[in-house]
This record gives sequence, C-alpha cells and structure tokens, in this order.
Amino acid sequence: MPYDPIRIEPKWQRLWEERKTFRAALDPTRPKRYVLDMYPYPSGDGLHVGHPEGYTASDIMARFWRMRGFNVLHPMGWDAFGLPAENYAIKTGTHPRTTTDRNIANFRRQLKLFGFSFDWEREIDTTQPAYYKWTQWIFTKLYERGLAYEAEVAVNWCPALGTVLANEEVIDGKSEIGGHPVIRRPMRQWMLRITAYAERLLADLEGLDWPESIKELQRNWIGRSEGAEVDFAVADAAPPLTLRVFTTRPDTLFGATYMVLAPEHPLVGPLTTAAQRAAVTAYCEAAARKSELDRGMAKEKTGVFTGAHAVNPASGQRIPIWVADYVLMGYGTGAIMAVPGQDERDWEFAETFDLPILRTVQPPAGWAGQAYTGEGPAVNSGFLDGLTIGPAKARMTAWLEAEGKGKATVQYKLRDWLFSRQRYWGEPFPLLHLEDGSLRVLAPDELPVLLPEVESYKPAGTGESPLAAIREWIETADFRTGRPARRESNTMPQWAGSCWYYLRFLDPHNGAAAWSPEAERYWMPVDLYVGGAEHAVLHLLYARFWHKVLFDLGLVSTTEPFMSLRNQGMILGEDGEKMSKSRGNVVNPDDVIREHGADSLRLFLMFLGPLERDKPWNTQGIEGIHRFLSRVWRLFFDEEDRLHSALTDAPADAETLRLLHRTIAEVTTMTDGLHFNTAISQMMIFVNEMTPRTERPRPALEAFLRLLAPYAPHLAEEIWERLGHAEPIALAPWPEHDPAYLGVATVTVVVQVNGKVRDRHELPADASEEQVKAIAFASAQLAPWLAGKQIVKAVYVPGKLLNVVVK
Ligand code: ANZ
Repeated sequence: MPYDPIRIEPKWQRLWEERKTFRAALDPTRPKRYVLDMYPYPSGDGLHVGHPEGYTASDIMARFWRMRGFNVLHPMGWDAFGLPAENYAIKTGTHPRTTTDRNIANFRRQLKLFGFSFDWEREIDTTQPAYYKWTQWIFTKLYERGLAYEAEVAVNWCPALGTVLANEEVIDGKSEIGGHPVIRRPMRQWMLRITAYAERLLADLEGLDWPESIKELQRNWIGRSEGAEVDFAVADAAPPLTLRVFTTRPDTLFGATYMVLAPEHPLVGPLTTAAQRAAVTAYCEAAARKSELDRGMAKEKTGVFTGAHAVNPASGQRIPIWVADYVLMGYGTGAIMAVPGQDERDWEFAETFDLPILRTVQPPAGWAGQAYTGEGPAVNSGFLDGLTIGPAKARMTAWLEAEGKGKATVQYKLRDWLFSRQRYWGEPFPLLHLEDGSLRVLAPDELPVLLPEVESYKPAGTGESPLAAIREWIETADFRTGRPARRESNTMPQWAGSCWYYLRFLDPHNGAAAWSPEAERYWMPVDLYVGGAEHAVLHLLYARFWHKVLFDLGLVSTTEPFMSLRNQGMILGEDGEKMSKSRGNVVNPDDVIREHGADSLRLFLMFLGPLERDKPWNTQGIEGIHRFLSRVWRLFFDEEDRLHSALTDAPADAETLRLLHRTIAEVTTMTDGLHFNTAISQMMIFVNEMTPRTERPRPALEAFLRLLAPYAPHLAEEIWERLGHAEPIALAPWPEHDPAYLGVATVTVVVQVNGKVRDRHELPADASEEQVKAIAFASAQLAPWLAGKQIVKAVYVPGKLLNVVVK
C-alpha cells in the first residue's frame, strides 16, 4: 500500500472532531497561547490558495505549542458583513443572509479539508444577532465616553453605488468596488474619535513584536508633527479677523510672503473681495469635485487670489491671501503660511503666480532656483539671524507665546473615523433619535437592534440606506416612555465586527456578557496573530483603538490586543503574476487536495520560501513534497502495509543519535522562529539518511514523527496510531534534544543553474553529496529553473556550491 492521503485525511479530520482533540478549555493551572488568524470574509469565490498559507503557518504554531505543553486557543470565524453580499442581493434579490450562510458553509468545508486544529466550537459569525448585539453594546460604551458623535462631514459620495465610502475605499477618485466616480459632499455621519487615542496608538507600537514595516505604516498614518500655531491678523478687517495656521517651521516665519487657505476654509467667503468673488467661487467648486488624494498629488499648482491681505506677525509685512487646493481643510487649521524660500510646494506656487520669495535659511554657496529645505543659519530673520533651525524654532515659538501670537502644538494626520455606511448588510446603530432632537443609546437589555427584512436592497439613493425606506422599522417608540422615536438608518462599517472578534472567541457562547473577565484575563493578549499585510493600517489600528477604550473602561486587562504579528506573503500564480480569474492562473486548493492531499499542500506552502515573502506557485514542487511524504511513509511500512522490518527496538547507534538530536534542535528552533522552510529541509535530511538503513531505531523514528506532526498532521496521526499509540500525536509531548549529541556546524550551500545563483540551503557541514543533491533537487525554489530542461551535469563543491548545468 502506498501513502494514500485521500483515505487517511478525512478519517483523522472526523476523529479529531469526534474526540474534540482541539477543544480549548480555560485552565488557570496551565500556561496558555492564543494563536489567531485574521478571519476571512466568506466570499462567493471560496478559498484561494493564498488563504491557507497564513492558516497553515498559524496551525503549525498552534500544534507546536500544544505539543510543548501549552493550553492553546486557536479559533476560526467569519467576518461576514460587507458589500459583496449586499451587491449580490441588489443584483439578484437573494437575501444576504442566504448567500452569507452558503459562503460560510463552503469556507468551513474547505478549511476542514486542511485539518487545521481549530476549536470549531468557538466559531463566530459577525452577522448573527448573538454576535452583533455585543458590537452594538461596545458602540454604546464608545458613545457614553464621548468617543462617538454625529457630524456634518464632507464625505466621499458615490452616486452610482448610492453610498458614502471611506477614504480607503476610494482610489484615484473612483470607488474601489466598481470603479465609479466619487465626489465630495457634506452629510450627517457617525464619527469615532480615534484621534483622542493618537498619542497612545503611536507610543504603544514600541512594545509590540510586529514587522517594523507595519509599525512604520501605522506611524505614518498617525503622522505626528511637532510645530506651532501662528495667528495672522487680516489687514484692514473690521471687525478684526485672525487667520490661524499650523507650521512645523516657525523658524521661517520672517519668510512667509503669502498665505493660502483651503477652498473649504470658512473664512474664504468673508475674506474674498467683490472683484475676486466669481473667480474664487468657480475655483472652490472645481476643488469640491476632486478627491483629497488627487489634490495632494497634483503636480501643477493651481490657486486664486482672494483680494485680501494679512500681516506677517514677525516682519509686519502685508502679504496676499490665496486659496489653493493643495492645502487641505482636514489637516492643521486648513490654512498655511507659505514660505517659498524653504518649502518646495510653496516655491512652485510662488513661481507659478509670481509671488515674492525670501530666503530665511542661508543655503550653501551656488544654491539657486529652488527652495532650500536643509540646515543652515537663519538670515533675513531679525532676532533669529545666525541660529540653526532647532534653536531658531525654539526662539520663535517662545517669542510667539510671549507676544500672544501663537503657541507650540502637536498635529496628527490621523482623522476621526467615519463610522457610518448607508447600507443594509451591517450592524444597526443601537440608538433612538427622540422627538426633542436628543438621542438615547439603548441599554443592554434592549439589544440587539435586529436588522429588519427589506424588500429592496438598493440604497435609497438620497444617501440613506435601504433601511430608511422601512417606515414601520424607522418609526418606532421609545420603549421607556412610549413616545415616538426614530431609529438610525445608517449601519456600521465592516471594520466594526473585526475590532473585537478576538475577544468574543474567548467566550463565544456567553449570552449575558460579551466575554467573561476570567476568560479575558486568562487568554489575552493574542500571542501570535497571522494575516496579510493589506491590513497593516486600518483593521489593526481600529482594533487597537477599540481595545484601548475597552482597557480604559476596565473591560480588558491588556493595553494592546496583539503582541506578536506576522504577515504571510502573497502566493503568486505559476507565471509569477498575482493570481486572478482574468489571468486564469488561480489555483484552487480543493483541486490540489484532491490530487495530492492536504498534508502535501500544507508542507508545500511552507516549503516555498520564507513565510513573509511573495512566492510563485509551482506544480512540480508539490509533487516533490508528495514524494517526500511517501518516503516518510516507507520508513515505517513495507509494500505489504506491514510495519517495516527495518524498524528495531534496539538502542540507536551514535550516528543516528547525532542525526536525531540535530534534527530535533534544528526543527525546534526553526519552528519557534516561524522559519518553516528551513525546518522542513532538516526533516528531509533526516528522511534521506534513514531511508537506506536496514536498522531504523524505532524511538528515533517516533521522535521524528512528532517533529513532523504539526506540519503533516494527518500522516503523522495515521503512522502514530499504527505504531500502537492510543493518544493522538497532536497531544504527544514535543521531543527534547540533548546538546551532548550536537556540535556539528552547518554550512550554506549555494545552488547555481547555468552559472546563476538560484537557491541556497543551510545544511550540516558533513552532509554527503547525495544528501545535498537530494535536498537541492526537491526544492520548490529550484523547480522553475529545471522545468522542461535536461540536467547535463551537477558538480558539488563540498560545503559550498552545487553547480547545475541544464540544456
Ligand atoms: C510653513 C513652512 C515652512 C512649512 C517650511 C513647511 C516648511 P507635516 O510635516 O506634514 O505636518 N501645512 C500645514 N497645514 C496644511 C494643510 N492643511 N494642507 C497642506 N499643507 C499644510 O507638514 C506641516 C507643514 O505642511 C506645515 O509647515 C505647513 O507648511 C504645511 F519651510 O508651514 B509649513
């Protein structure tokens, strides 16, 4: 009997489920690990081979830590509110509940094929009332703390979708979904005051074990700038008017030769002179049609003079006030002092409109024709002259404060979070608009506010959601007073459910609370969070924000939710391009599993290369992995499916012990560091060494099997059981290595194909030529370079190089 994953795998999936092998129970006497995946949106397309890459990595860690004695929580669920189900409902009339349930069933079926060690009893679905009741409850907490408010805000209005979009959903002035034009328009919205947490969101990044690139993206998104606010008096204004600006360079104040207001600045109207009014109005209307991103990126500077002037508080000069759309209303004060001598954008603008330029930092000799943003002594700046930038900033800020003309401030790029959507398939807001114009948030016993049935899923087109059209739902009565009240027709964005799902996993069936304090104290924080880098900013920032609010409310015990974060790279198509339906290079995991089995797919995904890197799929690679697993099988069983006669209970010889302990040490260290490809290489070495042996010490083989178990769990269980073990290998202890047997150094062997470096391997210094070649030729990394070629020769330079010539 050959290795037959198709027979083995469903059996073990069923047994694990029946025996509840992966059930996680709160047990304060045991150390815990919480291993979390970014739960998927159950799309109609089903799983893509990219999904299980991260899930396999986290599953290996969950299994590894379980075997090392930790009580492991490893859950899975569905982030199931969202636009695709709703758009499908609009097109076909199918209720989003129907499609969502169908998609979830398909995702669950597919995930189960992989043998992931999830505790399925903890499965959650953000669209179930028993879940979103608590999402609504958390919203009431935010509201009570003054962190949720209504505002008229200029929003991205998409006429075609009939809804408002978040900035992230708008790309180049078009909707991310469908590519429809988006314009700016003021509307009443719910906002969350994430800006109140800007400083802590920034500072607490320091303590996190996250990829530095992700931390940097969050830092940039929060965008902290230190500077000053400066007040400019408007010349000849009666009554007096002040224009306040934010600048990071108060030291350059003497060089401010004009000012610029954002087109939406409230003083644009009052300041504009009669002669300039028509031009200014036309300019502002044109600006309203552009997205912020386009405005920020535009190469050519556009603008219009208001006809008014201000007085530079330092120099006393009269300077013109302009309107230009490179100044954004949402940052600082929406007005700037323009210093063309030291600012490139201001320089270009001054050149375009022939405005005066005055240098206030001395550039190096020969510098001409452009702004100088570097270091140098202050010039043309009265009491600052001669000072370098830092001291000049400090001196100017002190002067402004003494004169009552300004003060030191900190600005953030981070904006408050636009938290409402004009959609059906989302969480209703837990509040009532009362007759007197006031608001009442609902008490816990009034939750959940259920989504009502609607006849049409089309947005109202007025900017309101389809819910606005259901009179009997919108018009209700205040349960406490019996007086008429209106519900909110907006729903929450998809991000809401994912802001706290990791907490619901702790205690998913709790009907009386979102989670119990005991469960939270025991399981939190998440020890390892694995997911795609596309969530670098939004999901991870929003969830951190909610978590900090919950911390301030005493509802969670940690200041951060996710201690360690790892991103998986993208699995590209075999052609090295992003997988997409239109390219026809999408690999469906169902097909791969049917052909090679889940263990081969798991191992292959991990052997493709470092987890965080983007890697192309390759079909030959998975065949190589399948052969490797077949050879593992053959270590234990003969052709007649009996235990192999080479298995022996005699004590292992010194050489075997050295090999075994080196393998244990290497696989342990590499797994612990999530260097799965390297761990797999080491396991291949072990199998290559053992295969020709006519005496295979059984304890050594069993130890090896335990190392393989997190990677190829079905195969390992099957062999383990046939060896006579009653308890699953998934719960067997991880082997320990004995340092006495180590002491062999490793070398890096470079693999060249026709003179070009294509691969490298970390191998034991004493690996034989056959071993090196076996590893090298099994490598998925190398496969594309050998595909369809004939190997003419392969020369091994011991410990250094494998030189392959193909034609
Ligand atoms: C004068 C100045 C002189 C500036 C100079 C820079 C260099 P960051 O670092 O991103 O915080 N600014 C302020 N508000 C703005 C807005 N709403 N829209 C567009 N630009 C705005 O940038 C702060 C600088 O960006 C501020 O400092 C201001 O220009 C500009 F040599 O003031 B500065």
